[in-house]
Amino acid sequence: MNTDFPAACSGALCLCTILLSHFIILANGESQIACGKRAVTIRTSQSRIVGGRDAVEGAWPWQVSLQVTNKRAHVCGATVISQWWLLSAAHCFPSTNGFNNKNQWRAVMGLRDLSIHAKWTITRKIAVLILHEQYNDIQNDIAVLKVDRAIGFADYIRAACLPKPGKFHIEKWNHCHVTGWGLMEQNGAPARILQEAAVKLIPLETCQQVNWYGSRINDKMICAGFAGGGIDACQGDSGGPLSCQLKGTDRFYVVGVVSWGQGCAQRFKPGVYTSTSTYGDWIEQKTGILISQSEDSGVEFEIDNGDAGTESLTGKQSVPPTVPNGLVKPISLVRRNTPGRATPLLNLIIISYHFYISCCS
Ligand code: 4AZ
Repeated sequence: MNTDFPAACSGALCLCTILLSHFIILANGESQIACGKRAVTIRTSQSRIVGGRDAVEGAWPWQVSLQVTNKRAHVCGATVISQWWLLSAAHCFPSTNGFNNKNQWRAVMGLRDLSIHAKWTITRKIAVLILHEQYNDIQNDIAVLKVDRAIGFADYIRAACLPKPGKFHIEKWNHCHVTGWGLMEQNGAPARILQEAAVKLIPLETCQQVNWYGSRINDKMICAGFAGGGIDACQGDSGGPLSCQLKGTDRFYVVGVVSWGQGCAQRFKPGVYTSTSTYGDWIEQKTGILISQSEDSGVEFEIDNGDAGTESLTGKQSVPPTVPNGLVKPISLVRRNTPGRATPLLNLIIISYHFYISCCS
């Protein structure tokens, strides 16, 4: 029996139905691409950033390189969270060297090798830069960036899902990975190829022990890594995602933003991430992305609240900015750590690369 078409489908009606469904799919286009899903199938194994390994093309389609244009350099990571918005760390944008000026930056998406822009690689300028109003050193280390043109989603460029706003529950997540172009050894060389490493979420009580980080850790932070060290984020990974799968689903969520740590991959000193669920309301307020209902469905909605303009903002923005669909962005900042000391967040070290295409016309 031919099972290609339902029995009810015949002749002109059938043709019309097929054409109509094609039209609907094409009309919806890229907006139908779900968050947190890869286009490529990855054969996973255990991975080794510090202790990481080269990521496969398309494995982390929400990974962004934030680059400072006049230095032609990758400085920080970021995450695509919608077609218009990126999520990153506030410490990537210090005023001391003018990095709080949105015009200094570009965002690059669909990137694996920092020195090679593939045909699917896109760059965007930053239209709006919003740092958390209470950002201070390691506290509230979170920022959102609106790009100047919508990011078209495709196989190698997609958004990560955002966890439901509220308290972070460690037991809901598995298969966590940190990704970035940061240093591959403490005080070592930066990566040219995007690195990935599987890391374990560490309970708050463990991370708050005196021989770990003690009272420097609070419930707006997530520790991830290993008691014995060896695998961790490092300078240059800041602002990038800690991507975990929501148990019972095949979607990745950006549960954390690479923020700080004492050195890299040291014993009892895991990577510390800003908890995105804890800042969910703040993200919603600043971007207009409605994530409250999104955790289970992996769908996000955006509200259009009028144009926020193209001013670089640091701090308050009571009216959520316009959120049509789309987004993009570039490179990352690096902080040099001294072993035994908590990472100073403002000592940013830039990883220089030549842009493949002429930067920033
Ligand atoms: C940094 O300076 C940095 N080991 C990021 C992550 C970690 C340490 C430092 C975690 O960007």
